Amino acid sequence: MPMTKAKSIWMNGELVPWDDAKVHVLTHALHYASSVFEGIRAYQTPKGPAIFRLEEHIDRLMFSARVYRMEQEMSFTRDQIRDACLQMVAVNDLKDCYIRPLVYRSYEHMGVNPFGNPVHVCVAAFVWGQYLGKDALEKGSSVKVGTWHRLAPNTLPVMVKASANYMNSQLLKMEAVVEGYDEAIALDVNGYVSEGSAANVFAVVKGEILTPCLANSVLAGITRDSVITLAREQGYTVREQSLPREMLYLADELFYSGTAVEVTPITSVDKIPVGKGTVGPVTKTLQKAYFSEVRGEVPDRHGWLSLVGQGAAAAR
Ligand code: PPE
Repeated sequence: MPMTKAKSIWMNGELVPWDDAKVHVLTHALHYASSVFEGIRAYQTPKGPAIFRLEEHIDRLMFSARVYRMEQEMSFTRDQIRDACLQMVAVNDLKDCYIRPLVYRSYEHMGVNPFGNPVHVCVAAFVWGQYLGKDALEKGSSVKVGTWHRLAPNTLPVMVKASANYMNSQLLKMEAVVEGYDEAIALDVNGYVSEGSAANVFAVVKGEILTPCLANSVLAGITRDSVITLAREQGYTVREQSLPREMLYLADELFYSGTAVEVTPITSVDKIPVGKGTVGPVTKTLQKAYFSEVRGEVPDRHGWLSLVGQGAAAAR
């Protein structure tokens, strides 16, 4: 998806014009994937643009940085990075947009040992449309079970949102695209359903909502958590449990959840229709509940929205 340029990017505390936000080619992160990041969305609400679950995303970023021993070398606090997110939406005059904080090992030493390469932080914000194409949100997506498995425990930590994990995602995504599918679903090392290349997976089976648990090599998606919360509020039973692959063909409904994909229905797996092959009622209900929440159409009873106007003013 080509990017729509915004005006400026926050790089280590400075506002840099979009086209000048550059790094050296020998940047450690480029060679060894020594970076962690977040993907966050802001939406236009009746009270102005608001960032959805900003605090949780920043907490996950700091957790990711901690695991890779970058946290103590960062020159910015979590609150400064949080404020930079609000500021990026404000100064770029954005409404519906995507926010991308990145913490990375910069340039100083060659070699795998990351220590000594300064830890830099940047935050960009830009307009990013529907992740799986125009129709996917409404009509659903066609997916295949990928031949590449998700990362095995004790290889790379999957709960960490590290750039390195996305090489596995890219293998899955490329396989799906080359074969004419919208997306993939990966299995974990034991053959249980894990997640998509960049989204969690939910199944609706006989009225109950099931999703792989954290031990199935999934990112602890913030949208996943929002969907679970909203579904329970609507009276659904939600279970986090291991799902054998064949549950994908048994399910009445399937959908992805993620910041970028939002709540996107899956209407076929390996060319086998999911249920009737159309978007099911539970998916529709949860999709509607999710969009009402992010767009501030219902009262923000969970404190999930950070209004950009207020936060950015406070950050200046
Ligand atoms: N699993 C993976 C592997 C993943 O990358 C994401 C988000 C999720 C689950 C859902 O997490 P959450 O956004 O907290 O609900 N993927 C981000 C990156 C997408 C990209 O192409 O870049 C996102 O959705 O922003």
